[in-house]
Amino acid sequence: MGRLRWLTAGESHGPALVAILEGIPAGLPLSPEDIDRELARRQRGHGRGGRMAIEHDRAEILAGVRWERTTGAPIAVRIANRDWGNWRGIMGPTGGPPADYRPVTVPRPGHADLAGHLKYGHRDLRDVIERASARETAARVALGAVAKRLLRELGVAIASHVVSIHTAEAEVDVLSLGLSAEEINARADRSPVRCLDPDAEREMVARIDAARAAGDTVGGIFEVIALGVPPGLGSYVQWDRRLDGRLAWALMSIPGIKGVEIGLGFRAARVRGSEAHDEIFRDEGGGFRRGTDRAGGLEGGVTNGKPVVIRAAMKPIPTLAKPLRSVDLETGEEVPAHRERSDVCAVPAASVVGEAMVALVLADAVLERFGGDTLEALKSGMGS
Ligand code: EPS
Repeated sequence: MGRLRWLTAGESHGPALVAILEGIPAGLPLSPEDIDRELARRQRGHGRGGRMAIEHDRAEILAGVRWERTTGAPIAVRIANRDWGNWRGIMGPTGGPPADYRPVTVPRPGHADLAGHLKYGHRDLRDVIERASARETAARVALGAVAKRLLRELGVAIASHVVSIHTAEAEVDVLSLGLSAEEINARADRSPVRCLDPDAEREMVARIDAARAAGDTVGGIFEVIALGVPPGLGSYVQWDRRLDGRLAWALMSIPGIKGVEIGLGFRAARVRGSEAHDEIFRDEGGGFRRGTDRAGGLEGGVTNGKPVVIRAAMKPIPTLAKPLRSVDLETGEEVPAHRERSDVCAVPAASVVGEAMVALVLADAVLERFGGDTLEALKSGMGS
């Protein structure tokens, strides 16, 4: 939309994930550790499967950075798949199927399997699974880390935490704790489910364990909070400039996300106007003060200077140890769906991906509003 362009590529069990981000100003300090820290956060969380024990995600910066400073050129990043070593004969770009190879022919309800068959004609669903896999989100987190690094220079910080898993729900209004984004993340990262309410945390872990024991999976809701966001990002003048829409799109694009809400969100539909909006007061400096943040920092698709608060609901992962019914594409028979190693719950990981997506959208909106080919120019454009 604005100034940033980015793409990812890579299969889950191919050699690597790669990502390119263009539009980051020159002069931004950036080291591989800035990215690796975020990649490690995405790998944690109770409920993850065996894959995360194999991977140790690290970013190899291939372009756009020299001596730990961005040059303004496209930034390219590569994240190796360690598991590739076990999949070489199956996922290589050359050669053909090994003699003992068995294609995947039974789609999992809820996964992209059947969609990939109907759309691209794949008869071996491996060709769908590999790209539809949420492994791709590692590449997004790498690019999000760059966006976060830029935002940090501008005083904008992004945090996340898990609100619910299955029916276990946190009873904590995180914003009211008055914590910095770093403090929210530090607390969340110490929790096995990235939850700030210890009672709910215990219940969430129990729900995940119970689902695993039953051969089932669970989803949940996470919240992303952006602090220090300047007013005036986005616009109401055209549909695709509304920042709430752009944020919702970005979060909805994370695999497994079925719902997004901003501020009061769906709850706003159940209260009266007098309980849904944030009154406007004069502050001592002659500016405006808002007592509450029911709007989640966005009015008219434009940031209003309050924290941006956005929640996303993730469905349970569709790969079930006790599978649902499906149909074999080859035989036409009704059989149990395909099974393979997977996660029981990936909501904590998805919350870190959510931070990355929000960071990319906000960095784009900041560049759109304040411009700047160099970090210095951007900062002076913002008056900071
Ligand atoms: C993921 C890697 C995958 C899954 C998960 C996310 O690894 P593998 O398929 O080798 O076990 O653990 O992906 C899914 C659950 C999914 O449905 O796509 C990762 O790196 O996050």
